Amino acid sequence: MPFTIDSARGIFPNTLTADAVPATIARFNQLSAEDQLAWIWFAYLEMGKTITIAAPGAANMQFAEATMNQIRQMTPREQSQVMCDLANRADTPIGRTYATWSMNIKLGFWYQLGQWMEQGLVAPIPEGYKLSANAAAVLQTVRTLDPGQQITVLRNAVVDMGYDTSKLGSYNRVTEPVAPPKEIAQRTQVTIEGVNNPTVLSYMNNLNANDFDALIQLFTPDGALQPPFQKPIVGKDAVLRFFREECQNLKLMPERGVSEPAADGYTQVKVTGKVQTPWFGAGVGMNMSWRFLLDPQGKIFFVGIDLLASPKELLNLVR
Ligand code: 45D
Repeated sequence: MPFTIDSARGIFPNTLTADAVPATIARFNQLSAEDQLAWIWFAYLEMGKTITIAAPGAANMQFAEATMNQIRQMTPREQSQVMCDLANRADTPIGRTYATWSMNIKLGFWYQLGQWMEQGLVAPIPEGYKLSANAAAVLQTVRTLDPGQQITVLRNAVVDMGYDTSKLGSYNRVTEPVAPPKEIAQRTQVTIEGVNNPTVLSYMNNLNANDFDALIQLFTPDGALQPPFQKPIVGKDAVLRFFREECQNLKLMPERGVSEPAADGYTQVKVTGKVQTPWFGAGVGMNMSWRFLLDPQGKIFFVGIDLLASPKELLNLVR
């Protein structure tokens, strides 16, 4: 085989990704827990002036409900402590529960807490809280990022909270239910300027239709998918699990691309375009690229998805 997952990761090396996102997260992680919470609060309030987060569905929230109600009944002091413990990744019962939740349940939990903080039902960030100089500087940086990068920073901050899952031992992952795929009649078909590869088109159309069973058939058994700022997820089982847990109701809007032969009958395809998340809908279009490596049978051996550094990168299709 001419390619390994590792060598496949290097296709289209000129793709400029939004390095400001991991750089901002690294600086955020250096802050104290109090500062982190206040920082997120201020970032969230500022963001709320221009874009709104969609309320998560009830099906999504039911898993966090018991914990949410427990927090609601605490004293304000205890509520602040819970939030600090989560930011500190402390070993507490709530920190352990939080760690078992999928990304969307974690986001739904904070969405609800944020609402309750605004309504005065949960301890707010103390009035007049003064961010440390470092925290203020990180807040200034995040203001300069585009909205797609800002929401990615916020999401990653939330995902990293709670007790470390690698220290949990064996546990049950708590995930939202998977809805059936869209009816055929309701499906849309993408078109991509410069690309008519059927695997790539089916990838986009099946993901947009939440048809994960059809989608996974496009991959080789040892195929891999690399989400933005993550290591590749390798093998059909793991990739399918990721689709079911984290990829419902995404909207992929590819615009253009380039397809060319690679070694030993493989094909490499780069596509750029926009992606919307159900959390923000049409309010935020993230500038993304997909880098596919297809085997000689047209199956996906590797696809890397990247958040782009700037809108200018949407036009960068050089090899
Ligand atoms: O701590 O082709 C308070 C893949 C204060 C799949 C708060 C993909 C205290 C394959 C404000 C309450 C998935 C890779 C906190 C494509 C406090 C594929 C709350 C890409 C935390 C295209 C904060 C998909 C809150 C992509 C409520 C790129 C924060 C999807 C909420 C990207 C933040 C989705 C939210 C993104 C962030 C979603 C809701 C970046 C959501 C971000």
